[in-house]
Parts: sequence; structure tokens; C-alpha cells
Amino acid sequence: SESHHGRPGMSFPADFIIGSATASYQVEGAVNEGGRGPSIWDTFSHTPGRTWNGDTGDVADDHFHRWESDLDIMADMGLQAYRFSIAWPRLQSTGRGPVNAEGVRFYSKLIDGLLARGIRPIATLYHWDLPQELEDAGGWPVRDTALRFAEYAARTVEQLGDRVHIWTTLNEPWCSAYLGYGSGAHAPGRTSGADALAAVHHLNLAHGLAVPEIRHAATNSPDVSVTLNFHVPRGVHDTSPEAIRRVDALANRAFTSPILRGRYDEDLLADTVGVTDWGFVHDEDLAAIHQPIDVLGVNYYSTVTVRMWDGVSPREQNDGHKMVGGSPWPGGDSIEFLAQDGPFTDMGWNIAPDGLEDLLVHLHEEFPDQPLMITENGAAFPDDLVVIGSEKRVVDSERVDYLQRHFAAAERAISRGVDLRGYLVWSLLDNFEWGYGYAKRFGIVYVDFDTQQRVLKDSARWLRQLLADRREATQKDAAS
Ligand code: GBH
Repeated sequence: SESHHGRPGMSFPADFIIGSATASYQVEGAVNEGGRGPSIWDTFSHTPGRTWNGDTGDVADDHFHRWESDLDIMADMGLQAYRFSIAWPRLQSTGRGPVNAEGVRFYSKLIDGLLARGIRPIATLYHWDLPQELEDAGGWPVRDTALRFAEYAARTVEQLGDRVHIWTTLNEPWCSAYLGYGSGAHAPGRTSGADALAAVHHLNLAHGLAVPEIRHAATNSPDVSVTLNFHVPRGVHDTSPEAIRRVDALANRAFTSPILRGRYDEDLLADTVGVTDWGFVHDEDLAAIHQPIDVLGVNYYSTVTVRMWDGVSPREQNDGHKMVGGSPWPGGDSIEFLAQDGPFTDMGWNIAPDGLEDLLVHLHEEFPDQPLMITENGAAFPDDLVVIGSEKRVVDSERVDYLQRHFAAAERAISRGVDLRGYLVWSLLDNFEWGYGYAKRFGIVYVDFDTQQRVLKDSARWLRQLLADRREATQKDAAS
């Protein structure tokens, strides 16, 4: 079911935004500069055994110092948007109090540099770098963290809220809650199902409290959004429908139902009996969480295949996460994640563009008036730098193919009526891939971590050509 539109990417509407994305801790480095305080990812990555090879984000892509030449790379590629995140501990070193002017200055320069190059800034307020002091005070399982986030959002947008195109509250609260407090594969590395579900709620609340603060503080009426990572569960067995329902409840509807419908679903509450009684949900919370958003950010990488475990046969466990003691599925011990059909990326995630099409169509059916944007899609492959003639090249044909097939899937979704506004490739640069450190390369631009040299991979060249051809086609349309 490849695109019937011909070349992937060329049938997107003229106002469709194509760009790329990064996140603060994954690219910035300079963790002790500019008044930045420690975050849970500094602590976690410096704890032996937590990340591959003991890798940390201390230097990462050194983007904090190289932001200007990185902007030139984006401009050279013709990117229409750049999605970055603001490190909370750069703006408030302890997560509280007045904003740090040096932190503001860094992001202000970055935003000005984007605008000067005609690139729309899309800013995420939280991509997992919680100030350590707030974790010490309880982290996302406690209510106060949501209140602190709303205040941070207000203070930040007061400073930077005249030039940002889209503000995103949270990136992938699923990961923050279930990997941070359930499985322990992510910072802060805690392993309690009850804490994970409390974190789910307080992340939802943080989002809901921040939305009106952002709208109030911004002076350019930006779009306001949240980015979720959706699970697209597939079935292979009689018991799969039940497993699919449970995965959808825990992973997807735990966020979409409160945010977009103002409720927690009955089946989610029933599935988690014995883990928590959800006593942390106050009467007024659901109304606070249920704020209109202008765009829903969708991160998609792959599908999962599930059935219910019969409790007898040995279970397969291939949910793509290192199991560090805990489970990312509170109350979901009976869900079995099955090995999937390839091909796979270097993460071991299956390549399934149809999953993206199905997800977008499904979300559009569920929330017909909600514009969507793909805020992350991309793939890790073991890239190598080669010299061809006198040119440095990274021949990442698998990534080009991955992107082409996912662009085509997005185009099919649009042709089926989905209001899809844009597509941001993860990631601009090879970077610190969380628990996997520098072992996994997601960039369309190669980074040599010894020299910090950047080299456009073939996927970046492909994207640059596509963007150039789109510009030419739009100009022709305008002229005729
Ligand atoms: C995103 O996380 C992050 O936003 C980004 O920072 C990160 O670098 C990037 O993606 C690449 O990892 O694991 O079998 O349940 C994505 C994390 C990946 C978690 C897919 C859920 C679903 C399949 N998600 N995964 S499975």
C-alpha cells in the first residue's frame, strides 16, 4: 500500500510544515554553564549502570555552543520548522523562583536565529529534564510538581512568548510516567506502578494548568499543543482484542481522554484496581486538564503486537524496553508483548508505515475537529561515515526508505480526510539517545562525537531536495 501520489512528500498541501526536531538534554551539553541546575537526567546518566557505556549528556552535540552553525545547517536544508525543547533547569535551576536571564538569552538567540532564517520555532517546555530539586521533593508522583510546571510555563512564555509559532507543554508524558516511575528505564529510575499512575495524572494536570498560562502570557497568539507517543497495538490471537484494549487504555487514552474529553475512562480505572485508587485526582482536576488545544502532536515509530498471557506457557517479552526491575504497564502484567515481523531499525523496533496511517485516521475519527501534527518520526540505523571521491558521505538508504514510506503513509492519511498540519523528522542530529547513550543514531545529520563535526546524511540531502522541489512547485502554482 505505497503512495499512489507518485513521489513521497510531493502531495502535501502547500501550507504543510516539514521540519526536524531535537530535545535539550539530547543535544545541548554545557550542563554546568549559563546558570543551569542539575536535572534528573544528569543524576540518572551519572549513576553507574543506568545508561549504555555510562554515556551522559554532559557534552552531547555541544549544541549550546554550536547553535549558530546548527541553524545554518537547518537553513541549508530548507527546513520550514525546528522543534526544540527548553531545559527547565536552565530557566529555573531548582524548578522554582525567578527565571535565569542567561537561560532566557540562549533560547532567545536561538529563536531569533530561526526567524532570521525563515524557520518556524516550535518550542517544547518539557522534554524530560525535570530539575533535580523537584524530584527530591517527590517528582511527578506529587501534585506540587504540576503547579511548579505551570509557573515555569508562565514565566518562560512571558520571556519568549512573542516569537514562538507553537508552544508544546509536554513531550511524551507516557515515557515520563511509565519509564521514569514504572519500569525505571528512564530518569529518575523509580519502579512503582502506583507512582507511575500518579505521575500520569500530575503530568496531565501540569499540561492543563500550563495551557491557560501560555495563552495569557504569549503576545503573538501561538498555537498551543501537547505531544503524545501513541502505541499502535496489533493482534494475532483470540485474546488480542482484550490486550489491545488494555494497551490503548494505559498508553493512549490515559492521556487523550482527560486532555481531549475531560475524563478518565472506566476501563482504565478498572484495569488498575489493586495498583491505585486514583485518589490523587481532585474534583476540579479534570476540568483543568480539559483545555482546548490547537494542535495535537503525534510521535510515531512502530507498532506493538499483543495478546493476553495464559499464565502457563513461557511468555515472550519484546516490548522494546530494557526491563530494569519494574514494568511500564501498571496492572498490565497479563499483557504479553510478542516478537514482531521485521524489518527492524537499530532499536529493534519494527518498521510499519501503515501503523502511522492507521493511527492518524483513528485519531481523526475519535477527535474530528482536532488538527494533528507529526512531531516525531524517524529511525536509528548504524550509520558509517565514508569518503566517496573527495566527499564525506553517510549512505543511509534504509533511513531514506523509512522516511519515504512514512511520508507516503502521512499523505494517504491526508487523502482520507485527516487534518494533518506538518511532519517533523526525529532527529536533526545524532544525539544522546537516553538509556542507549550514543550507541543509536537517529540523526539525518551525522555527528562525529570526537570532533563534533556534522555531515549531512543522504536522508538530509533527500529532505533538502524534497523541500526545494516543493518550493519550486509552490512558486509555479503562484505564478500561474
Ligand atoms: C522519543 O521517544 C523521544 O521523544 C525522543 O527523545 C527519542 O530520542 C526518540 O523518540 C527515539 O527514541 O517500546 O515496543 O513499546 C520514543 C519512545 C519509542 C517509547 C517507541 C515507546 C513503543 C514501542 N518510544 N515505544 S515499544
